[in-house]
Amino acid sequence: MSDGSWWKRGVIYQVYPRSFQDSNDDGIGDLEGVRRRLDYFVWLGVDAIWLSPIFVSPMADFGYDVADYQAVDPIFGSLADFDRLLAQAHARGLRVVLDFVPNHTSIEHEWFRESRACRDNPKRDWYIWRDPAPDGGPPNNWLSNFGGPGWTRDSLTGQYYYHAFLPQQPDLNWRNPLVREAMFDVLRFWLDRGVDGFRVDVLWHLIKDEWFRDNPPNLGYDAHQAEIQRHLQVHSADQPEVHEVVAQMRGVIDAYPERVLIGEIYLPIERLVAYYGRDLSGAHLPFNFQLIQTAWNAHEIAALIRDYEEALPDGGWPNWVLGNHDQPRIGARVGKRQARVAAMLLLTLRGTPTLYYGDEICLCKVDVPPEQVQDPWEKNEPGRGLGRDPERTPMQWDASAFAGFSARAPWLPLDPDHERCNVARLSEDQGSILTLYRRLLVARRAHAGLCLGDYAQLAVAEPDVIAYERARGADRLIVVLNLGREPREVHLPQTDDRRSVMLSTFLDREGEPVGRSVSLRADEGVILRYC
Ligand code: TEU
Ligand code: CA
Repeated sequence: MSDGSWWKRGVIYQVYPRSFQDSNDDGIGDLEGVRRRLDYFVWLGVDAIWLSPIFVSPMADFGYDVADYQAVDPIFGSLADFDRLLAQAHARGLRVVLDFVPNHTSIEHEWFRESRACRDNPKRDWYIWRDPAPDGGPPNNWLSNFGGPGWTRDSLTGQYYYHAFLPQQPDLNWRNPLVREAMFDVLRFWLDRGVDGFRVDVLWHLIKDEWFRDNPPNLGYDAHQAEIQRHLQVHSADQPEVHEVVAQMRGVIDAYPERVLIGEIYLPIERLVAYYGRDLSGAHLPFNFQLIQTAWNAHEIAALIRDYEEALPDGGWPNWVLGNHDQPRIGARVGKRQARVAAMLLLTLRGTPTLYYGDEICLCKVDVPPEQVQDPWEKNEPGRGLGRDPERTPMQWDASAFAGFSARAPWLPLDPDHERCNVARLSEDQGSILTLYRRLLVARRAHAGLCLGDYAQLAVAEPDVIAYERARGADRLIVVLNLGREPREVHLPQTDDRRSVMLSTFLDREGEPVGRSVSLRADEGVILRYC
């Protein structure tokens, strides 16, 4: 297939480096571990890996608090290890995308050390400093995403600094052109080394209200929710001026051929699509998290796909995500049976899919005992189910004591089921979810209809069922998914009846002829082709 950039045709796989493969047996995954697994990505059939942050960090938020953007944290290895990984990935035709964390640094970053030193330091304005309110309290009501106030008073100068996340993650002031230039230089540093693009952390947060107005209350708040939900984030994020910054960032990327700019953006569809930018001058792929946030029900998901497709700007390329290191795993959310249907949905919708490591073996929620909790959010707001450790547990490669991840106990517990749920075992099993993922990835590569084709929803009367056609030229495929626990006989609207099953989520009916209707078992999805 000659047309379409790699990031349109391809599939991205997210690696959470702490949890993928440990190479030196300290219980924490590292870059050398990822390098040793490069053939796995090729075997699986993905096109690119995105590495969650690998930079020098005190790890208050596991790398999302960066103290030096141009060096690799020793826990993960060295710059030389990174260069070796990149070269060997490229030699296999795999792209490598880095995680860029521009909204905040670590308090240990040299810039912040300077900024906090005194009010007239040249870097004072690189961060967001404000005088206390008249009562001595924080300058406004903005909260931290991880609980508590968004402002911390620094005794050195008596002013408050703003942090949308932990107090150890002060927000940079992106209204300051010097901050922009310094951060764009960081992008160039990695682009010059050959990285294929960036996933940009909390892209919609970069610019805050010029007047620092209070956020309005969220009248629908209930006490089970995270504290941040008490307010609507009207003034603390998603400001109109952010799009100018995104366009500048895109300009930096565009000076290099074939690089991708992906934005992490948690916003409803209508505001999300603004991040494609005017005349597509923004992010190539503003992450679409709607499948994570929508109830797992055919009616709602069909409506979501329709709404998203309709909202896309002309030429804007769609993308879909089922999970990441911040969200409960898909297997935990919809169950092991529907996880297969979810895989077929993700890999047959129009747009670039991003897979989260471990979903291909259906890692589920791993219970983390209170004394082993790592996530700072869980520590700040315990017991509300907000913690992200359960979706960050080590990859399970084989049935050995530590699942082939490490020779010693890993930083987070393994799934007790790891003797059965691991790559070695599932790769031998022709009916496993891992085999299904591989088959879907092969099908995407082989069919222009699947990776680049148009999308058309098919009207079907049966409940719990979603059906659509993907077509490019003569390559036409039909996908029919049963999201329910009842078998369904699905009447297909088109009269052409020379069809057969190309792939079932059960992997057992390939080639079966299908007429005007197709029977689906409970929790079954099929791809049909015309014969
Ligand atoms: O996440 C941003 C973010 O908004 C989430 O933490 C969100 O609050 C949560 O998932 C609720 O939906 C990014 C990173 O992915 C996350 O790991 C970091 O902790 C955070 O930014 C701060 O850098
Ligand atoms: Ca290690």
